Amino acid sequence: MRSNHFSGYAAILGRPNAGKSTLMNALLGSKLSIATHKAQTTRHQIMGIYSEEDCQIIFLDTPGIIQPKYELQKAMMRFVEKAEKEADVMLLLVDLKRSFTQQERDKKNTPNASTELVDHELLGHVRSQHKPVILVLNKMDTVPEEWLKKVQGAYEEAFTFAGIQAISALEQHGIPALIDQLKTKLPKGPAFYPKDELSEHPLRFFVSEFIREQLFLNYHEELPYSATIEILEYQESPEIDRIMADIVVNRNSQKGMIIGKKGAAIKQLGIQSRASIESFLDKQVHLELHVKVREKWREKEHMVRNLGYRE
Ligand SMILES: Nc1nc2c(ncn2[C@@H]2O[C@H](COP(=O)(O)OP(=O)(O)OP(=O)(O)O)[C@@H](O)[C@H]2O)c(=O)[nH]1
Ligand SMILES: [Mg+2]
Repeated sequence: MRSNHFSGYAAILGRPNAGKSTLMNALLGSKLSIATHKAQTTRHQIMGIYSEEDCQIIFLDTPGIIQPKYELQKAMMRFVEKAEKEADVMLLLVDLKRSFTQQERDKKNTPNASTELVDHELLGHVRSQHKPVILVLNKMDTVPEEWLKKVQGAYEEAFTFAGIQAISALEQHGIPALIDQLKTKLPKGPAFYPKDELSEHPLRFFVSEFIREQLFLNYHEELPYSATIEILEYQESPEIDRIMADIVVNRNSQKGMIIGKKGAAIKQLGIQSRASIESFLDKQVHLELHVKVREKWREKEHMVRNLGYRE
């Protein structure tokens, strides 16, 4: 059996909001990676292990590729580079909805406008790695069939892909077909992890991510982008886990915004975070949240690293 076993790393790459984390969760059948409607939700390289009898694929979800402006974003792009280096195969996720919406907008403004179908800068990223790339056309549920064909054709002209798959990560269409394609591109080898393992991140990492997800869902504009979570205490016990966490913000004025009038906003955040942590752990949780100001932490390399954003 061993000689017919395949194993390897598959990096999920693409622009912010393309649906990378939603795909990761669909592939694993479990919510490991936080996903929201806002761009730049993912800040780390998140690993998730997919196992079958004859294969093991280690998926690496990554932050969306951008031109970094501050230290936190630079750290995010280092996670992307790390995943590109570790990968045996790359999944290049392209958002069909985004180009379709852009085209509709262009048509309205200038009748003869031609919308750029291929993201050449993004392609450049994967081209330079000289590894097999599977083009994954996501959000197929949102566009007409002709649009899917058109975009696919344009990408096929621009690059030789090892495979192409249209999917809806949200509606979970095309996922088994994507796994089938991926399996054929993996090197032969034994499993790297026990087959019942789903990830190797510690529990406190997932907990901080679930709180951060609620920050994205509950607060507007700059606030979620200015904040991060630090787990100060994590006491496990058979009945209940007791967790104390700091919400670290970038400026003093943001502290009050996180707390809200009479503490209403942070209370709401706590309730929602606890619910999602409890459903992940399948266990009761006591969660205590405080706000801490770390002036301009996003801009300072050592702070960014100390707050957990290091490879
Ligand atoms: N309609 C539709 N929406 C999708 C699909 N896949 C993802 N989305 C939505 O797109 C948004 C972004 O999804 P994420 O999975 O967070 O995207 P991401 O690429 O991980 O984003 P970053 O972490 O910010 O780089 C969410 O609102 C998802 O529900 C899809 O197949 N169809
Ligand atoms: Mg993501």
